[in-house]
Amino acid sequence: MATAYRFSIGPWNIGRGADPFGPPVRPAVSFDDVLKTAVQLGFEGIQFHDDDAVPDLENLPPARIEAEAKEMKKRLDDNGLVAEFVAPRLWEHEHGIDGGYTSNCATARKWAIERSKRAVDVAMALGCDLIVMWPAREGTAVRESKNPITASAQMLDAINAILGASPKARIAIEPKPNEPVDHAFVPTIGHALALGARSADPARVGVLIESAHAILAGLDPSDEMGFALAAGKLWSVHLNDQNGLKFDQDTVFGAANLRGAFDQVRVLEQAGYADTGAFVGFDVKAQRTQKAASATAHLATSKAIFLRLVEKARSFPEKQAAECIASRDYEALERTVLEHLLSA
Ligand code: XUL
Ligand code: MN
Repeated sequence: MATAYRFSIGPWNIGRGADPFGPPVRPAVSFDDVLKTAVQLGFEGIQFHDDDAVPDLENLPPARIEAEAKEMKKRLDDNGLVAEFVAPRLWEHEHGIDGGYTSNCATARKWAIERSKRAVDVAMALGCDLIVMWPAREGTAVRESKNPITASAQMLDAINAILGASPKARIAIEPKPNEPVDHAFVPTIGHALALGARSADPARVGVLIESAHAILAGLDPSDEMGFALAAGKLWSVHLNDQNGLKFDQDTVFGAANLRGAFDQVRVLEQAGYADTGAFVGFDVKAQRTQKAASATAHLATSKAIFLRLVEKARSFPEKQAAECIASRDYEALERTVLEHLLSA
């Protein structure tokens, strides 16, 4: 029997319906309710920003941070949940205003490294070893404001500092080419893997691929996944969808491009991703128009569509496709794929 996929979500996926053009449209959801929703919808893993796990950690001494993270672990245990990863949230703090690791301010850079080490402490106390690095403001809006050569070295220093904080820590870099900055310094999986290969311990640096981020870079998410899978470096995914080159839409998996979603599921299946024990996360957000009572439908739908596409990948007419490929009849292959996707 095939290994079952393990699913995960972050509290930010059960949001309050805010966008840059208006205030929240739904009441805040308590963390207990996030955990309840995860259990109800069959999500085993919880993804954390460091301050999701330990609120106000900036103002707490390290021992207190660890104690609070352990309390959080107990809450997870009580609900049969596990922590998938912790991501240092550098982009909301005043020191992170111009990026953390690549800030032009030395104090801010020092702060970013220290905060990342605290995030490692939080992860260890939560019983997980994965640190997600989303380099949110590590880039420029005014291209001449930072030196990209210096910035690459600073990103490498940050990776090495995190690796040095615990021999158990693994890093999954989550690249995104833009938003909130115009040009990010680590915009694609190729950049992330190249940086990891130059780190102090390349075996502990991999990637998290978000579908929308790949699309925003003009790339095919399934090819990005294939590239990382070939290197044994795909340690998490944020499946969602994206209607072309716009803002990061975080829509339901498959909502904009069902065939593209199928291709992502197929490559995960081909690589035996479920066997690695890595999670399938959905970085999706409820639409602003959604009423509070049904504001988790985007998560349930993403998971249901993923599982439907797993069936589609497993029932794919491989022999017929192989014949099309052997005779170089890619028009026939196109038809085979489309008919399969449309079949009941
Ligand atoms: C941002 C994004 C983040 C990361 C975690 O676009 O995807 O939510 O996944 O910080
Ligand atoms: Mn993401």
